[in-house]
Amino acid sequence: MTRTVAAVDLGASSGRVILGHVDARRVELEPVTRFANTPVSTMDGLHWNILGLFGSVVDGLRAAARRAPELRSVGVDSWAVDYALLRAGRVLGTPYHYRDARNAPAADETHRTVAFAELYRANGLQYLPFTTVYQLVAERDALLPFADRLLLIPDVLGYWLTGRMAAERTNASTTGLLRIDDGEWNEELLRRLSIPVDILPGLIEPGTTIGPIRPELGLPDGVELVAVGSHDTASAVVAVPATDDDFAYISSGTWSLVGLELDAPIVTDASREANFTNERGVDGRIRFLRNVSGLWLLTEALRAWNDAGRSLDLESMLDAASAVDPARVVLFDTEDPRFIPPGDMAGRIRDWCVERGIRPPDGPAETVRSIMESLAEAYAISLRQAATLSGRDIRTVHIVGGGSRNRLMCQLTADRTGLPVLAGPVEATAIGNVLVQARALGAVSGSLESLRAVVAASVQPVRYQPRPRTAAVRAASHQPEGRLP
Ligand code: LFR
Repeated sequence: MTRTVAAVDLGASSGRVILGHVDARRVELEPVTRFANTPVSTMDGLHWNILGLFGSVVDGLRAAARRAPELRSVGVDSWAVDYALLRAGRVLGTPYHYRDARNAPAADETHRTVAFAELYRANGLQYLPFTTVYQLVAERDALLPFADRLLLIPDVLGYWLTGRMAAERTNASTTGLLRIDDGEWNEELLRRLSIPVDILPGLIEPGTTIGPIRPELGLPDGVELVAVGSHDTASAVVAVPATDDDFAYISSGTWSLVGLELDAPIVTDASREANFTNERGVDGRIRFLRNVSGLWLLTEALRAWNDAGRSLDLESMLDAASAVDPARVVLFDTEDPRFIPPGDMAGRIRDWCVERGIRPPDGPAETVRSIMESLAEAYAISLRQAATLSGRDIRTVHIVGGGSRNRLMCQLTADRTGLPVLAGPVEATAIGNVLVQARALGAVSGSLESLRAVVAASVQPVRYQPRPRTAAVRAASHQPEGRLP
């Protein structure tokens, strides 16, 4: 029995509506629409254009239903941590973008009440300056007192699609407000931070039917919204085409989420010091990983060069970067907080090097090569740490998402980890999204391993073997500095 469902997948730079046709053996995607997701900077900071996104989502779903009248359900995923506040069902203000500058001071303020080590024991999350808990501390003197509801981004869209409010648990786990042991809202922590407990909606699991799409939106009768792993990374991890247990993954897009899937969290001093997170996955699994920066560094560098009058395109830059002499490679700390806000990445990399008396990369090709090598080195370090912290062997690294198309990055990752890399699928997030819906509709059944077998039967990953390390690469390998509060 084939079921047709639609994935709404919102990334930091674009959104997509994609049809998925799923039966017990195969999953096939049919892209319907793609639209830009352009953050807007106003007097009070950097925001998401949530209304524009919702309009594009509804248009995309209508187009999907015209193409596939047999459409049964819809699932929504997006980036994590960001939210809207509501009162009496209406959104207050405009949701902030996690790259807005207000967060880092709020993190320091939070840690004055609850030290980071204690917070980590409570929620198991790595330090990222934009975790929702910090954003809400920044909001305490602003809109928070007026709110009676908080909804994360996919849950806001879900509310506008169905009229029903819920908090899907994989994404809720990125707020820092869930208890690590039982995955419920941490009321004690909320009270200590003066965040009202009753603004948080009830938690639901991926696979739960949320309700019918509102008839006013013009979709065929009977189409329902089904909760998926609404954190995009949770959906992407579902679609890793692994055929055994010894794998690590890199979900590679704007960010690179580098880690392992575990059955239980690891919340030790060592995992905290290595800044490893324990986010919740589909079926109660734990995503034990680190946020390493990602293609953001590259796309922002290109954007700034082009804004300054050059005309560089990604493909030719990657070719030029591949040809750079390894002796010219500069490794920098991709996790330095200066690389989080939008801006001139090449200039920031130059400053980072100059501050340390290191010769900076010279020109775009060397800069791009240094970005790729620094990311690959950060992946290798993170994977070694993940293996040590968990006591697990890693035999294969799966790279999924947009970055799996980047041949240079995949090869450098194989070289620097010394492990075979299997690259693809590119649309892992959408595949994970549609598979969880299809399982809820009965088109596939079983554990995540059975869903992964469907992915493995449907896509052919590209294999990269590690190459022997040259002396130049060995010389250029050093540990980037840690960045912990
Ligand atoms: C990836 C991602 C990461 C999250 C970051 C910010 O798209 O969802 O998992 O840490 O965006 O929300």
